[in-house]
Amino acid sequence: MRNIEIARILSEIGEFLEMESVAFKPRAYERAAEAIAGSEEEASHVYERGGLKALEDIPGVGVSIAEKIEELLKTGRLKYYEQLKKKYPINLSELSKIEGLGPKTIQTLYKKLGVKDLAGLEKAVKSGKVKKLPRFGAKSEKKILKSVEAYHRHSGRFLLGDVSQLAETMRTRLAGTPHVSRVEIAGSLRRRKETVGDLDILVISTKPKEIMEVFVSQPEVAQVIARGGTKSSVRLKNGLDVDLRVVSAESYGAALAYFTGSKAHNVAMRGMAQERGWKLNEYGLYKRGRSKGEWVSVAGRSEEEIYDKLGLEYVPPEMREDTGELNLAKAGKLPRVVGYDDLKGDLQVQSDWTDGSNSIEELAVAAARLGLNYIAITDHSKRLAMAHGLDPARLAKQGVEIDRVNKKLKGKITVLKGTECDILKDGTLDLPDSALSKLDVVGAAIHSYFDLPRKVQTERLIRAISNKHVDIIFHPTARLIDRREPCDLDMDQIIKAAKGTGTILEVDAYPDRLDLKDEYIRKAVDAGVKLAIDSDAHAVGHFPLLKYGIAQARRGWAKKSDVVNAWPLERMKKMMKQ
Ligand code: DGT
Ligand code: CA
Ligand code: CA
Ligand code: ZN
Repeated sequence: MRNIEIARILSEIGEFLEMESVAFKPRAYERAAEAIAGSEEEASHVYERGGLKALEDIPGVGVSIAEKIEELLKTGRLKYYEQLKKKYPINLSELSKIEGLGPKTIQTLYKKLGVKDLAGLEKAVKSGKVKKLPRFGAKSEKKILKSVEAYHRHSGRFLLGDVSQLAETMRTRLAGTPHVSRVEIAGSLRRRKETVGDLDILVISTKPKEIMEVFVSQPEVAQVIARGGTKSSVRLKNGLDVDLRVVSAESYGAALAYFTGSKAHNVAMRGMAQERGWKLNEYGLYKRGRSKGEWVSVAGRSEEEIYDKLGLEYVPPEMREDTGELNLAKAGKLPRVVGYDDLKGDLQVQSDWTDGSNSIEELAVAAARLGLNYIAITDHSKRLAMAHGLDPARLAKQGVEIDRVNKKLKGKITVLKGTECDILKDGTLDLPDSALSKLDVVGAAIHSYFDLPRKVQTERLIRAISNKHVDIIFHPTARLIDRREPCDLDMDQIIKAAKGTGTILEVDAYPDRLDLKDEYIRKAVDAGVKLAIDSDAHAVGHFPLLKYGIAQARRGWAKKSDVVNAWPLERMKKMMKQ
């Protein structure tokens, strides 16, 4: 049995005892659970090494709890825990994830209303029974309901764009702590997955205790899950879990590689080490020494060194998913993916002519300040009435304003005339050819009839792709992560049609879109289809979102040569159909 499981059982016992108003003991179990969860060494090793006595030596673990751990390790069960579970057949780990729901409340809800799990809790709250309980009332009922809703919203994963800033705030804060020389956020965040489950922070510090104190006392922290000498876990107020590990400078690169993952990439890399008779773990890369059982360090300080010693090119974190990258790295043929500074323009920007909040001039000035050389203003077309979509007459008027802005900002940035033209149900466009032919950049997008059957939807989009004016398909699958399923499309057919017609597919960088997603980007790149990474900005503050699109493109192995807005204006323009 592993530490994490032992800790969970101890912590549940603590909660059961708290329900029963037992004095002192709940806190002792809680402390022991934290100690076990935060411990470097597996309790099973400790026990093998030194028996019961060694378990007692774990700080925070007394005689009686050490005996319980022994029983768990020896039999895989614990009678004491099973008795408590029989008395309270409650899904505690589920219920205690609801903010504001302590053991006492859970006990009352179970005894009075028979609430055993989250589903039961929701039923009780919605039926209005909770507010009738003594000492509860409408206010606490409402609070519980709110917590349940928050739990559902975040029961799964968090959008990369929703947690990146928070992660960076914590990173800077920890990096500014005395005795800390490096801080990095590893895990799925470093691989820039579109959603992340939890954050994994690595720190080099000569004073681990101090950094732990800073970590668990951060204002965002709601609950300390585990606290140890070199490892701690907290849950933030928004429901996000964060793990922190302190490592040594000698092992930093190995730990960074290990905790960046993905797990599949790690496993494959470990296999490559084993092929040489070496071993790779979170402490370093080792080869056999002279004497039996001796391992000598080959590398560990930096990731670069580890890849290098294994005869591999350095693999960018975004590509570490074990989908062929290691064989290419071995052959020295890893593609050079588009860089975070490579974009020269942005081809989807909405202004206050429709649903954006800034003027064309404000947008252009902001984009120029961020180093972009060109942007396309692509306001919605007339069918999108709620966004005050443009008809041909207003579109022509907008062209006059763009000419004015270009004159004024000459030498700083070029503003292109564009549209985000609606694709109608039958695949025709919401603007006539006469209007489209006057534009520099025609983007077309699905904003309605998301649920058409696969064949119909695919034909609809291919009809738009085949339009002689359509340069780019914006957010091609129209998905909203966690909120709207992608349109049912045969993506192989879509990509083939895009290739055949020279139509560009967009990587919409907006954090809840990221559309195309990594998997389709890779297919498009393989097929030789060009991409545009756009911010889909609706305000000047949105241009920095481009980085999420770039990240997604890197996850899809897109090179600079695959991304038209990473090219200078004149070359990019040649990719436009008319
Ligand atoms: P997430 O948090 O679900 O978005 O995804 P990750 O990739 O951040 O996964 P997480 O937080 O469970 O673990 C962080 C990294 O630690 C993971 O990417 C690879 C490494 N790791 C965790 N458990 C194992 C394991 O059992 N074996 C290996 N080789 N690596 C592991
Ligand atoms: Ca993680
Ligand atoms: Ca983790
Ligand atoms: Zn759109």
